[in-house]
Formats: sequence, C-alpha cells, structure tokens
Amino acid sequence: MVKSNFFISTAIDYPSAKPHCGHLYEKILADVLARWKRLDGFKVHFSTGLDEHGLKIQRLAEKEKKTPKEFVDKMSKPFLELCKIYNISYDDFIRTTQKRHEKVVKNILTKLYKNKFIYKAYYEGQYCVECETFYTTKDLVEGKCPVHKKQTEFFKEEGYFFKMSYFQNKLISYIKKKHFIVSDKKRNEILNRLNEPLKDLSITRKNVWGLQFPIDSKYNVAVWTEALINYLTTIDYPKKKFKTFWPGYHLIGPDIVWHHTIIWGSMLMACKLKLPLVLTHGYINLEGEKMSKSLGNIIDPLELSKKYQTDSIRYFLLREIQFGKDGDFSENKLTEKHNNELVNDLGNLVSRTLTLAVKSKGNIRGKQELKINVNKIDNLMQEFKINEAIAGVWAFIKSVNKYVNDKKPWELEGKKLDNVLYNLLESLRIISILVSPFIPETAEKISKALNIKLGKLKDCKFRKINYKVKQIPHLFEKIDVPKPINKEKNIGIITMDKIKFSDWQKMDLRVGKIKAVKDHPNAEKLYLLLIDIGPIEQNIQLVAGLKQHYKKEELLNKKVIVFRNLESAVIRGEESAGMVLAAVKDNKVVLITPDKDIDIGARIQ
Ligand code: ME8
Repeated sequence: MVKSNFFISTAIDYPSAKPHCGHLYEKILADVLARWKRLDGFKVHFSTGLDEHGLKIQRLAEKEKKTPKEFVDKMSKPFLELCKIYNISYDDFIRTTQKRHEKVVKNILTKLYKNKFIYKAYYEGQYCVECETFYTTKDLVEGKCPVHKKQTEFFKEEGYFFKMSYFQNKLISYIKKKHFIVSDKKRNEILNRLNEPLKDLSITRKNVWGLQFPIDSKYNVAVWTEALINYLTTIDYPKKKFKTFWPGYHLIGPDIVWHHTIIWGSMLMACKLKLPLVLTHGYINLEGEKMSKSLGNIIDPLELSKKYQTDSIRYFLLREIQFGKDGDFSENKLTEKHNNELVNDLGNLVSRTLTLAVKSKGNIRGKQELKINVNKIDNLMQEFKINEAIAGVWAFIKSVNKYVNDKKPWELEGKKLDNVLYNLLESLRIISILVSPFIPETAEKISKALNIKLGKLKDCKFRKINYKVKQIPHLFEKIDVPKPINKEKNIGIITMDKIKFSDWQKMDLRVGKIKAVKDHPNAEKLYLLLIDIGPIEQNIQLVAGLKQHYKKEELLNKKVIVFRNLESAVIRGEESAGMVLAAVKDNKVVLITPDKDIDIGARIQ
C-alpha cells in the first residue's frame, strides 16, 4: 500500500564543464531522501537533469566550433555516467532541450501573459554569464558578481518583463507564515533582501541560445525563467502525474535560493499554483573555497570513483558533512571513514557473522537480545539530519559488534550458538535495510549473502526467518592513508655532471622592489605585482599567489628576488613576466628578501 506521494528534485546542472563533487553531493542527498521515502512505502518521483540553454553554453559551443545542441549532447554524457556510477536512483533525467519541456514552458508563459503579468520595456544592467543572472550595481562586490567573483557584462535591450514586483508583499507574508524555505538562515536572508523594493524580471533575450518566447517569436526565453519550469515538466504538468506529486521538495545549493523562492515563487503565484518546499544544502569546499568550475578548483567525481568505492565516497559525504552546512572535501577523512566505519565496523561484522552462519545447518532459532530504535532514526531523516541518522545506524552496528565480542560465538555450540546467530543474522538483515539509502551497493551485497530480498522500513523488526547464507568477499578492503599533496620532496645532492655552472648562470635572478600591488581581476587568491627590477627594464608585472599570505601594505616597497628570464605567461588573462622567490613550509609562503643595502637590479650570482 502506498503511504503517500513524495516529489524531490535537484537543481538542473549547467553542462558547461564536467560535473564536480558539488554536483555529486546534491544528487547523493536527493537520492538518499528518495530512497528513504521508498523504504517507508511512499510513491516517489525523483528528478535531476541538465539546464542546457543560455549564453554561457552558447559561447562555449562557439569556442569548440559546435552547435549548442551538439555541445550539450556531448557534455550530458559525463552527467549521466555520474548518476549511473554513483547509483543515483532518479525517476527522470530531464534535459531542457527536450521537446516536452518546450510545451510546458509555452503553457506557463502563455498563462502569465493572459493573466497580464508580462509587459514590454527596456532593460539595462550588469549580467553575470556564469550565473546567467542580472545584478544591480548594489549587489556587486567590488564591481564583480557576488557568487563567481567575475567581471559582469553590461547589457541593454528591449524585451519582455514579468511583474515580479507585484508579488513582493504576498511573498513576504507567505515566507513568514508557511513552511517554504526550510533553512531558518536562508529564510532570514531572503526576508532581508525583500526589505528592498522588488524589481520586475527580464524574461527574454535576443539572439541567445534558448527556447522561443511564445508571445513574440523575435525573442527567446531567458534561461532561468525557463529552467525553473523544468520542475513542472518532469511531472507532466498539467496531467495526472502533476496532480499526484505537486508540490514537492526542491533540493538546491545556497547560491540559487533567491531564484527558487522569489522568482519561482512569484511565477507560481501568478499561475495560481501551490509553492514547493525549498531545501538547501551547503557547499563542498576545497581548502575552504567553494568547489566550482569557474574557480577551477574541482575534484572530478568520475576520476575519484576509479580510486575509491562509490559507496565509500557516498558514505564520507553524507556522514562527514552536516546537512545545510558547508564541508571540506578531504581524501584523508574519506579514507579514515572508510577504514574505521566501513571496513572495521560494518565489513568485519558482516564477514564474521557469515563465517559462523555458513557452518550452521540452517533453521536457526533464537530470542531477540539486541535492540534498535528505528523510529528515532526515521525521525532524524524526516528532519533531514542525515548524518545523525547514519550515526544512529552505526551505533547499532557497534552494539552488534560488542555483542559478538561478549558472546564469543566461536566457543559456543547447539542452541546457544543458534541463539547468537539468530540475533546476528536478524541484525544484519535490519542493517542491510537501514544502510540501503546511504550505501546501496553494499546493502544489496549483504541481502544477497543472506539470500533474502532487501526489505522496507516496516521489516526492521526481529522475526523468524529461515536463512540459507552464502559467504561473500570482503565488502571493503582497508586503504592506505593518502600521502599529503604538498609533501616536501627530498631534492637530493646534485653532482657537477648533472648541473653545470653555466646552467646556473642561465637563470636571471635579480633584486627587485614591489612598487604597486593590485587584486587580480579574475582570480581570488592572486595579486598583480608591479616590480621595479632596475634601470634597464624598470617595471614589470608579475602574477603572484600571495593573497592568503600577505596584505597589500606588507608587500609594498618590499625587496624581493625575481626570476626574470622565466618564459612569461598569461595567468587568468593577466601577463606575468617571471616569478618571485619564496620559501614554503606547511603551506605558509614567505618571500625571500635580500639585504636592505643591495641595489635594485643587482643579479644573484
Ligand atoms: O545553478 N557544493 O547550475 P550549476 C555544493 N543551472 N553544491 C554545489 C557546488 C558546491 N561546491 N557548486 C554548485 C545552476 N553546487 C543552474 C540551476 S535549477 C532550475 C538551475 C550546486 O551547475 C548549486 O548550488 O551551477 C546548484 O544547486 C547545483 O549544484 C547546480 O549548479
């Protein structure tokens, strides 16, 4: 019997580059929530997919000399592969270039037009191509996009607008009264932004890759306006599936809450449709900075899956990071969780239980001696406290391991042994159900070893079962703790046959003085240094990764050693004509400064 219906969606990703661990994290979270609801007897619709229109895609396709459609067809592949490899149990993978989406977009926009919420006017503003979003000058941080820290572009054009401003008060009172934005922090952030007058939304673009605007064929629909409608496309709006599943939960990252609450909320209000629930997770960071294609600091989850079991990666992300909070990606922590909790706690329990059980003659009977509070775990899952729910399951696994140690079944025989085995096998059966949303492959392996079909939440009770157990290979193998990436190398001794004096002389190392320090316009961690290297060449520009180590004023007028004749390079759009020498220890960078008396331009000999 179906308990109720549950619709969960992820954001649809831009296929502008390969997926990264942030995309993976969102899909795993949604997958876990979908799987848990299925275990609980709900009818589930879980959608994920790709946001395939917009200027960003158009420009990337041009660069590769492909049509935008050819480009997204190619780029969709790793996203589909990601879902397959990581066992993302979606019911629908939507791509906004599919015909079915065009129909629903047309339906919704025509409705907005008929309800008199669309008009024509001029728009001018700063546009971030990375977020495909207009910003007011006030929103910009030091003149750049607040999310991507990139230079915005100025656009002015005539186009169509959606009367979003009309919904300002309705949105404020809805957000205050209803369970709409699940995170309190995000709810307050949005309410704060709504203290300022809400502007109308530009919903069309000219000559930009997108769906045709149904009201005026000279225009295309702006990518966000159309992308949000994917949530209705995936449930066949306005047909039966829509009636079954709407409204659902939108699981998204922190950077797109405004789009999903204010833009989407007002569009839905204008169509007289119910509003969904908006659920936000945190960022996956790398060394404290958001992992993102545009910042270029990504971990490729497809590469990662060649090194670690996907269940170990899923487990690490879910167990280590508190839902709603940011978390750092760390291979060391992943390995630690794998070795301690998957190999030692779960893997060993399964292997020692199966070893004992295969020797038994079957028809194992006993009395329940172990306890688990499934309701408590279920309540944690209802509150999206996924890491605490896993901790609850692991507390049970640890208690079963302790039970084995206390009972010493290898010293027992007959009914006493049967009793312990009964408790162990029933515990394993319940564990296989409870871990299945988090580590689905492992759960399947356990249930196959027990020779039973994976059960549902209602089956998490001790009962009488006739087991025909099979031994299986170890679920997890221990892995070595990865070596730190910045491990210092022992350079070794150089003999005169390996390096010639003339080689050393080829390096033009000079004393220079920093005359000016500016932020690199396109990179968060970099400075542009203007360095005086003496009367012959005078000032040269270098790009230096010193921002995390020095304030601008600490660098100004500092004497440094410049590696002058290193081939110059363009780093994120800025020329760098050499390098400054520095000593590095434990990720701390300290510039090598020559004695004050030495002249600028002097060569290091
Ligand atoms: O925003 N950690 O696409 P997108 C966690 N197409 N989540 C992250 C992340 C990180 N480091 N980086 C990105 C878009 N995300 C639009 C969505 S929906 C109608 C349109 C999350 O590819 C991000 O917050 O830039 C978003 O929820 C999802 O990945 C897709 O990001």
